[in-house]
Amino acid sequence: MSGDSEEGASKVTDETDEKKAIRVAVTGAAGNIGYALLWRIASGDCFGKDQPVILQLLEIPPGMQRLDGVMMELRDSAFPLVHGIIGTDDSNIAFSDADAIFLVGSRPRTKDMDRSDLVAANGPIFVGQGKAIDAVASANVKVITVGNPCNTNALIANANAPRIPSSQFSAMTRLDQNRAVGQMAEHSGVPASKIHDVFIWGNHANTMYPDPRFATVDGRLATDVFETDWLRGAFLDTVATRGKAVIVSRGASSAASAASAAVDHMRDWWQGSNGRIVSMALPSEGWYGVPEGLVFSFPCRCENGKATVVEGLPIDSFAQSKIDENVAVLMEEREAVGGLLEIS
Ligand code: NAX
Repeated sequence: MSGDSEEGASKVTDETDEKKAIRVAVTGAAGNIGYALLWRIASGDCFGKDQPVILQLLEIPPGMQRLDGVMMELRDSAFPLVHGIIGTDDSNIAFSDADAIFLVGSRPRTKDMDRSDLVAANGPIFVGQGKAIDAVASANVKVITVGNPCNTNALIANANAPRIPSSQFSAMTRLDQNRAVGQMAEHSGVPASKIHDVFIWGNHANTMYPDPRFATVDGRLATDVFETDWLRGAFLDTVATRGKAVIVSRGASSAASAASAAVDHMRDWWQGSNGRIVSMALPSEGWYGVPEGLVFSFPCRCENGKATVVEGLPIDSFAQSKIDENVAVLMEEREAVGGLLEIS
């Protein structure tokens, strides 16, 4: 199949009896995360059970045949909320009038690559996609970056889209938050639904800090429920290295849990976090001393479509050292991609 948007596209209707369909773009749509993510979006888990969607799916040319198969299966699922499906290898088509964008597609890290190779390989993708978002997406678009290194990729896309406010760009650390909740649930025997307000500082990388100090477990402070040694030791290490552990065990990187976290991130941003603290990596406005512009995971609350960083939380010396460590890594990444941040 060629990259022509008309091929494989189903009939698109904007009108419904109730809400107007929103346009949701997903890149890397034929990949592993895409395969789990699209079904959750299509079923209404992300934007609401009464919110129709038009799916605008982007792949690179070698992925177009796989995308065709994914689109066949989406149609075969007959989701009532799906009012159209477009498949394309042109980001200007995929992002056209998009209200929400999931930037998932990027080159996966291979054995011979270190983090700086990954940054160099994937950075240029986000220059082109940032420019396309700037050119054709809705002015109110919400962008979540999942493709790694996601913080720096979001930084690049944001820099290349000056028309769109920085506050509408984000990167995903929700999987890390969910992993932290999962560990606390397993360790305490309390269901995940009763664990609140554990969140991630920093980079989606093994330097991240899952902060337990404000978390509650069935109404009790996590710091009273768990030993400090566990919170700063096995808990932190397990969360920070979970991605690798899944690869070793499954032979493939986290996909269903990553898709689920992307849905959680966008759902809370879109529909509100009901007063709960959630982790979102956002372009810093200087919060907690993090240099302006760095895409850094902060504690946030979402309401009326807006994510607000929770300011004024006390920072102890351990938390400060973790924040500093993440700032240093992200500054290095920013320097490495400096040439991609200047709009030509
Ligand atoms: P896959 O390799 O299964 O799928 C990626 C898809 O993206 C492929 O179909 C590929 O053809 C497509 N693609 C590549 N370049 C593209 C471009 N320029 N435009 C559009 N599509 C493009 O990877 P998958 O398992 O789906 O993971 C996708 C990304 O998520 C990877 O970068 C991965 O590292 C990252 N992850 C991020 C996580 C997070 O918490 N932020 C966790 C999970 C995951 O590791």
